[in-house]
Amino acid sequence: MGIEIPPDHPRRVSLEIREKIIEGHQASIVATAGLLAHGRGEAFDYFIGEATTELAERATRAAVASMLLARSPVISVNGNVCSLVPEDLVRLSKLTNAPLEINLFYYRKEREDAILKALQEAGAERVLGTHDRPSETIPELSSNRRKVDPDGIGKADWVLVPLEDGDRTEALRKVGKFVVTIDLNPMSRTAVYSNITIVDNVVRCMPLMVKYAKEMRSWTRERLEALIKEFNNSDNLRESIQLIIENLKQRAGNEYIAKEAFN
Ligand code: PTJ
Repeated sequence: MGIEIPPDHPRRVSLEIREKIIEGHQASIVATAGLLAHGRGEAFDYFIGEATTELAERATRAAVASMLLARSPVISVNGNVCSLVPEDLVRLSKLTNAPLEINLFYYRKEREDAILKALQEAGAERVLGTHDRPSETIPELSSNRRKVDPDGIGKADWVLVPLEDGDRTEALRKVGKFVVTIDLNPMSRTAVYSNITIVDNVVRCMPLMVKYAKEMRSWTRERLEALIKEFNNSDNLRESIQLIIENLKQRAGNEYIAKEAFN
């Protein structure tokens, strides 16, 4: 780790996560824009209370249920998620038979190699989406992300796109894929266009997905379907924004400010 973070530092967890992203950037895993993306995520995490909310838990359960029911699920990997939770990506992939596919917005061969290495070090045996593999194109997508692996996103009916910019989700939906995203910003295009949006930090959400995948693997189809049926993403996003408003209102209260400032 770059700097020693005192164990009693009030912002220790957040600083440790930052260090992972900085190290990932130094190792070419994270794009320079990934540092900015992380900062935006940090701000939204502050607003939701830096903890997994009941709403996020519910969305996570529905997401895992849909993943277990999918014919051909796939986990899309970018620089930020690889630097933050490589082991959990591999664990979830193995538990659900969903391959990992590297799919980058800011593509550089050097980054692809660094991400592949990090995933392999975390235990991945097979990684899709690398330059030596065949590729096909997602129509209506002009960014570099249009290039996908025919054995991964190409043939998938279900795609996990953890934290990313909003151009791809719409395109994936248009070609009939079920999209699950993890995004701290409930107002992002990705959040709005996904089938299921988990408004949580990937560092908390990915281990939770692993936990639920272990637990729910033995469930019947009917039980999994029931979980998805009772989930509504528009309500989920509305309630997530409401939760942020309530948190801010509470913080704006006189009592809170007085306590924080003078105790
Ligand atoms: O590795 P690449 O080249 O594929 O590039 C990846 C980034 C993330 C740089 C690229 O997709 C991008 O520019 O994304 P955006 O448009 O900045 O969107 C990132 C979204 O993720 C924002 O809505 C952030 O609030 C959210 N976010 C950031 N960090 C986290 C997060 N959501 C969950 N957990 C986080 N740790």
